[in-house]
Amino acid sequence: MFYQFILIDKNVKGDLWMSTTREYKKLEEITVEDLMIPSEKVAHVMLNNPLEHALLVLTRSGYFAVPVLDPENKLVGTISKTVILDQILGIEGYEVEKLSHLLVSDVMEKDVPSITKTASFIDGLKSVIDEPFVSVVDEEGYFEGILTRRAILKQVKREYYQNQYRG
Ligand code: 4BW
Repeated sequence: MFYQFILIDKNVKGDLWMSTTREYKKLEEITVEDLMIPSEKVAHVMLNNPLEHALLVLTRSGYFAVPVLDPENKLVGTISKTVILDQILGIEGYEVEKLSHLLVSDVMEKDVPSITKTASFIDGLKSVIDEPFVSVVDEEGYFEGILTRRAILKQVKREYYQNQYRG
């Protein structure tokens, strides 16, 4: 029988101890939840942040773009370094004072794709063909994390080597 293996670390937290178990899954059993970066590890900005703060988050995190959330933690868009720099570029150069006048909501990309954590591996793969990452949301739009192209490619690589090994 052919198996695609995915290693999942399940941390079981008790008051005094933590243990780790390992579980293997077939490729068709893998869901977005198995591969996503959870919300607490995702750099993000809020809708009403000034652009100055957004640029700081993007610069310090090193990411090109990050999700934008509303005060309820619902996904409302993404913001990128390119969009910010484009907004503050005037005729005679960069007008940095605009960074404190404009808000993230003024310039962010609003039409962004999302996926749910129960979506299949292949649906996750399709979602990152044209985007470097896709946000993961629940049925009500609450932000749960991101699925990156890297996570999908790492899984494809694992599948490739598994097949090589099997001959
Ligand atoms: O800080 C970084 N650490 C590591 N390990 N890899 C990084 C870092 N910054 C960039 N990279 C690599 C990744 O392979 O460069 C790729 C492109 O980064 P990007 O898009 O243009 O900033 C990264 O590819 P990826 O992991 O598939 O991530 C795709 C995109 O997802 C990133 C960024 O926009 C977003 N992203 C990834 N992890 C994130 C995140 N956004 C917020 N918080 C995170 N933790």
